[in-house]
Amino acid sequence: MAPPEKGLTRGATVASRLGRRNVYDGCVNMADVDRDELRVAAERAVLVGVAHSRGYYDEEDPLSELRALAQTAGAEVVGELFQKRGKPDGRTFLGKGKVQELAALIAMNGARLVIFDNELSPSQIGNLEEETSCKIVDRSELILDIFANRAATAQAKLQVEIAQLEYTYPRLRAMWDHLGQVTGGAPVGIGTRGPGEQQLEIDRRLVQNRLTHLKRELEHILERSTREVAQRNQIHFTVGLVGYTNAGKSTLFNRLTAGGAFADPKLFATLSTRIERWDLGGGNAAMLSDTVGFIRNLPHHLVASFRSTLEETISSKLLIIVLDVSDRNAQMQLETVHATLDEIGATTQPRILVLNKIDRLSDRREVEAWLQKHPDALPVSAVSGEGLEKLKPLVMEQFLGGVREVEIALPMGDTREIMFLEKRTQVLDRQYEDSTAVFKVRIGRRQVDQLLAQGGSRLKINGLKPHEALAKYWEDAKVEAVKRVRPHEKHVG
Ligand SMILES: Nc1nc2c(ncn2[C@@H]2O[C@H](COP(=O)(O)OP(=O)(O)OP(=O)(O)O)[C@@H](O)[C@H]2O)c(=O)[nH]1
Ligand SMILES: [Mg+2]
Repeated sequence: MAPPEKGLTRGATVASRLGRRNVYDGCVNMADVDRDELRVAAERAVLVGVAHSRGYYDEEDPLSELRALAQTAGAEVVGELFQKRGKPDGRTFLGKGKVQELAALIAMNGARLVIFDNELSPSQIGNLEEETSCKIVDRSELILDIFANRAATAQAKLQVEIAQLEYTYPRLRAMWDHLGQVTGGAPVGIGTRGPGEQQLEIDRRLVQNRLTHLKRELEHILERSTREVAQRNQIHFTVGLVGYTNAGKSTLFNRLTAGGAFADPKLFATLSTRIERWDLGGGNAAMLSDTVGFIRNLPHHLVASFRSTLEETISSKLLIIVLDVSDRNAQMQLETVHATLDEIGATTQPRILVLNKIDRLSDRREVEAWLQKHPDALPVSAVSGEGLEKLKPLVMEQFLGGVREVEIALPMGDTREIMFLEKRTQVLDRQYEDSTAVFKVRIGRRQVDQLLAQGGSRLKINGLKPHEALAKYWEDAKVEAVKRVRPHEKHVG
């Protein structure tokens, strides 16, 4: 085993830099490719995208999303290169001619960074860096960098650091191989137990140790929040706002609740989950959550690390998908959202589709086109408020769990239950016979549960005992009993 001091110069940097790919520290020959900082902030950057035969791309402006991501990260975009190619080049991802074109573009614009819209292999990054003498960052790294910059809570910081280290770990070998090549130093290739191999082991161990430590810390934080999420779901009707990044989730959240969520044109404005009470009217309320947005090709490790942040969403009883229909790529974004929800396991609850930002559409017929494809969707503007009045009834329908028109008979002395019917349900008719009150009402499954929870055991629904009536009329609207949200109650996650 190598003496610890020997490994610590480079190895310790790996761990101390929170997994950023900076094992190039101390590599004197790489002065022109400064990898000390992955951070792309304020760097002059060239964007590169390669569309493959199968992958999605925006035909009108293929680099628009990457541009927004790069700008969110703080980079200054000084050049762009886009290529359609059947298959990426194994060695440099781009073809030979394009690599030369890229090198020229970098030189001409004084760029210090190249950002790829694709995911590159570590060796492709190494080869490209050699040939362009410029730092290369791929899409996953860029997104990780944005998350690292944005993370504000202890939980989000831990999650990002874990994702970064997980990303770095399998790349350590390639980084050391690359280092060996460019320094022309001792061979560090596969199967060679040279100093590089020892170094690699030390690095791996350091990264592993740090990962174990971070995961333990995260678990500690999560223990409490997992309990809270479970409790909240038991007591309340929970609704999760989900959608592509920048769709307008936080803006909508602020409109519907007391607010306080950070809304911003930059991507990934929200990284943690926020929960507020949403008054649905008639004494009913839901707990609404706003969370991190989704994006196409979200780095795998990031999804895994943020699973806990998304737990609120996964377990909520209803999902509202917010879609920015003013975005050219809305269809792809909608597909990404559905796919991500399936991936994280949010598959059991109903999904309501909200077509947001209709105020930005120059041609309102576009709304009609969306409604043709998604007849149950709701066109709104979270900014102007247009269309939002229809959202509550939609949610109430789910909340109530199947509204039925029935006759409820109960003793006149059951004043609490009578008050409940009068206040919380739509009463169509009321008659009093002897000591019995008979109400013709429109009532949902959840309200029947609430009525029974109040003690209404003596009531009859269409002449049947409550449990018989529930089985007969609501068999397809099984919902868990949810206690009424007390108005003063307010949870902030
Ligand atoms: N014109 C218009 N702009 C909107 C509407 N809804 C949101 N926006 C704007 O879109 C941008 C993004 O809104 P956010 O609410 O931060 O979006 P988000 O979905 O929470 O985004 P992330 O947290 O980054 O995932 C902000 O500049 C909002 O002002 C809308 O209905 N109309
Ligand atoms: Mg947000």
